[in-house]
Amino acid sequence: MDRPHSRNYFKKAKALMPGGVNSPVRAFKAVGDDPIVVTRAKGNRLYDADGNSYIDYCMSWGPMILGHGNIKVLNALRKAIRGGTSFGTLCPNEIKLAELILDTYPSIELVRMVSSGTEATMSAVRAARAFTKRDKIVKFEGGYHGHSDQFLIKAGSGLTTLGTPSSPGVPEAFAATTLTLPYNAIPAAQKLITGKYKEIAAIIVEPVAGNIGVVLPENGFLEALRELTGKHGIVLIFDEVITGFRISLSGAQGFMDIKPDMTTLGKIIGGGLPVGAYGGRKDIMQLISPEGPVYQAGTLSGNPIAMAAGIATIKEIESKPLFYKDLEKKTDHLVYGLKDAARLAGLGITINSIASMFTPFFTDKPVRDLESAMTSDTKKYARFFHFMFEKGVYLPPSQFEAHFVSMAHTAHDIDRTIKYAYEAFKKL
Ligand code: HOZ
Repeated sequence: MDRPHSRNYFKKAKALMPGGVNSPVRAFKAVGDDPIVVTRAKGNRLYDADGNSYIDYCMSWGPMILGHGNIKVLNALRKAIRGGTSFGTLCPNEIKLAELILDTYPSIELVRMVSSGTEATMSAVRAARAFTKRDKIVKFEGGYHGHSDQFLIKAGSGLTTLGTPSSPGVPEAFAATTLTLPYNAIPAAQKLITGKYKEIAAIIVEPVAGNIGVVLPENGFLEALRELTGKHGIVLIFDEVITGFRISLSGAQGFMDIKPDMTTLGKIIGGGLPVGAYGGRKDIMQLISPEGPVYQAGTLSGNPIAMAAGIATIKEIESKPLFYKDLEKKTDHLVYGLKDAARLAGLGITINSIASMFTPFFTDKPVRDLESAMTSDTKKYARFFHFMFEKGVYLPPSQFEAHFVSMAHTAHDIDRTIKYAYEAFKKL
C-alpha cells in the first residue's frame, strides 16, 4: 500500500518522540517497516493518513468492544463535553460508573477510579502491601501489568516483543520484591507460596493471559491460586484490564466463577478514553486515602468526559441481552475459519481464543505459558502481518498481543479476513 503521508508523519515523529511513538509496540519494530498513522476510525475500520482503510483486529488494544466511533458513545461524549471537561471535584458520572462496576463485579465492594491500567495495578499492590504488612509480590512470566517498576520483571507485551523482558532503570531492591512463576504451573506455585508466604503480600495474575498473546488458564490453575492465597493470607489480585467487560459483563472472574480479593480494570471501562480502576474487598479498600492512610491520588481521576464514555459503553452492552453470545459467534466464525485455512494450506499453527479475543501462534505446539509462546516463529508472524496489512487488514504489530473482535465486525469482513489469511498461509 502506498503510504507517503504516513511515512512523512513518522519521519517527523521520530525527531520529536522516542522511537516516534508514545507506546513502544506501535512503532512496528517487531514486524518491520514504518508504522500505521491513523487519522480516523469508524466501526471496524481504521483510516490512515493516506486514505487507506483497514479492517482492525487490534481495536486500540482492547477498549473498542463496540467498534470505533460508536454513536451512543459519541452522543454521550458530546453531552458531557457541553458541561465542561474537568472539574477536579466529585461529579455524578464517577458515581454512575462506580455503581455499574459494583453491580457487575460482586467481588468489588469499593472502587477507586484512576487514569490508566498501570495506575490501577500499582495502586492495588500498594493497598495489598499495606493490608498484609508484607513486601513481596508474585507475578507470572510474560504477565504484563503496566509499566510501574515492580512489574517490569519477566514482563510480556512490548517487553517480550522487543526482547527486554526486564527493564533497565528498575532498582535492584525493587526487582527483588517481585517473585515470578510460569503461568499455569500449579506445583511451582504451591512450592513457592508454601515456602515464602510470610513475605508475600499479593499474587497478581491475568485470569486469561493477554500479553504473550492469548493464553488460557488451565483447569484448576486459578482455583489453586485462590486456595493458596486464601489459606496464607495473601491478597489475590485479578488484573482484568483486558478481560474486564470483555470475557463477560463480569469479566473473567464472573465467567470462571472465582472471586479475587482485588480487581484492576481499564480499557473497556473508559470506552476509548484513559480510565483505569481498582477495587475489591471493603477491608482492603478502606485503607485507601482519605478513608485510610494508603496514599493515591490523581488530578484527572474520575474525569467527567472519560466516565461518560465508559458509562455509555457499559450501558450499550447491558442493553443487549445477547451481546456476549453474538460477539463470541463472530469470533468463533473467524477463529474456526483461520484454523481451516491453515489446515488447507498445510501450515501448523496454534490459535488460542476465548470470548472475543484470540491469537494465532506460528507453532504447532500448544501455547500455555511464556516458554511455549516463545516457540512461535515471530518472523512468520511478521510476514503474515504484512501480507494482511497489504490487503487492508490490521493485526496487532506483534506476535505477543491479543487480537480483538468487536460488535462492529461483520460476517462479510470476517470472511474476507479468512480468505486473505488462507492466501497468506499458503505463502508461509
Ligand atoms: N501495552 C499495550 C498492549 N498490551 C500496548 C498499548 C499501545 O501501544 O498502545
